[in-house]
Amino acid sequence: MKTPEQIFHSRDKRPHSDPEVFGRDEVRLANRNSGALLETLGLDITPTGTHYLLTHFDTPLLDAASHSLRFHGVFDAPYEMSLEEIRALPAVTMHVTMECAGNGRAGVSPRSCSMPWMYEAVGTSEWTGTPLRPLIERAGLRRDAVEVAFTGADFGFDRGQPHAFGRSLTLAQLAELDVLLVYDMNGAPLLPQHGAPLRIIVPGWYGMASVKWLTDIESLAAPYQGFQQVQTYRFRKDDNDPGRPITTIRVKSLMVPPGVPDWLTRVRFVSPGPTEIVGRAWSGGGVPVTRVEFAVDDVWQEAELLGAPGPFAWAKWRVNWQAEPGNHVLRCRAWDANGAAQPIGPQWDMAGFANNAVQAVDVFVGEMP
Ligand SMILES: Nc1nc2c(c(=O)[nH]1)N[C@H]1C(S)=C(S)[C@@H](COP(=O)(O)O)O[C@H]1N2
Ligand SMILES: [Mo]
Repeated sequence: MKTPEQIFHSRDKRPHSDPEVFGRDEVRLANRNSGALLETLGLDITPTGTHYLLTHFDTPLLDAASHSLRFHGVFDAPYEMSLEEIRALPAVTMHVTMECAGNGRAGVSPRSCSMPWMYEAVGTSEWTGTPLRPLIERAGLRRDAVEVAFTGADFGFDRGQPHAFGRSLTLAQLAELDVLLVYDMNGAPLLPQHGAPLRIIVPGWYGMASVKWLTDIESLAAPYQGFQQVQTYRFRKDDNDPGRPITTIRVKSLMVPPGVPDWLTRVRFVSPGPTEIVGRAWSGGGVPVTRVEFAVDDVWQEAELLGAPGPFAWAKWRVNWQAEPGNHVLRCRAWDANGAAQPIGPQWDMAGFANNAVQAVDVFVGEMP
């Protein structure tokens, strides 16, 4: 009999094909994990149906009525709580922008064979739930606890290794982050694909930390060794690099592509004259965006930065563009209060993680037929 390692053999993480042509594995993943529609970037809240999705395995279909969350491991008083009991706890609603760490991967060359995101793995929702910290305190962390692990109900294989999707946070991270135990998204119960009936939201961090289909919270006396924590979601330069864990979201901005698109190339057709360009800008760790610039063919101007609906949510920006006939490339770039700015081109990472290079939109300005 073959072992799982032999059946789910170690795959080559590089695309086999032309770097410009996505392979079958990538197309399959893209068909399961939809991205946001860039035209919704004009809105504070991403409509739930167009919020991006990133699911590694299959979507578990869990029963909200019988669902419970187990607190176990090195706690003084382990306990279990039903969803009904969690819903009865004090509720908090937060606007949080979530972005997949793989967003922008398709712009890094050679790309890693994974979900081929360009710009669309980002969205903002109003998440409702109860703060996690009091529930951890209720269980009583033992003196030997160092981390808390969060496990989802979804199970599968990656590089031959069977595991349930899980992530951990150190006690220092838990003390600093306002982790929310979430059951509602935009005023309605979580949809199956977004983690129903219960997930966490880790504001300011890339999406991998926000574990969906949460079943277990385990206090650990040694650092968590789950696949999704130690084997991936690390910045690595090459195969020999042990890497650094990915945490907070890097500063980024996107614009709503103006005008109308060509079906296949998505090149925009824009009428000449005054055109309002709007977009969103965000950064991680609760750090506000301080400046956004907009460029037409590499000539930069400052955009007007409007408010953000919360410290962990994207801010709106706008600029007036006098569209002149011809072909142009539009770009936008953001800075945050830490002085971090988006790079013009992608920074190298083996798995194409956290590529926050500026967006480029090709437009043709001419009289509309
Ligand atoms: N259980 C579980 N949680 C998960 C994932 C997953 O595959 N399984 N994907 C993570 C990743 S990589 C991201 S970017 C976000 C995406 O959340 P969304 O699909 O609700 O947008 O969920 C995170 N939580
Ligand atoms: Mo992700």
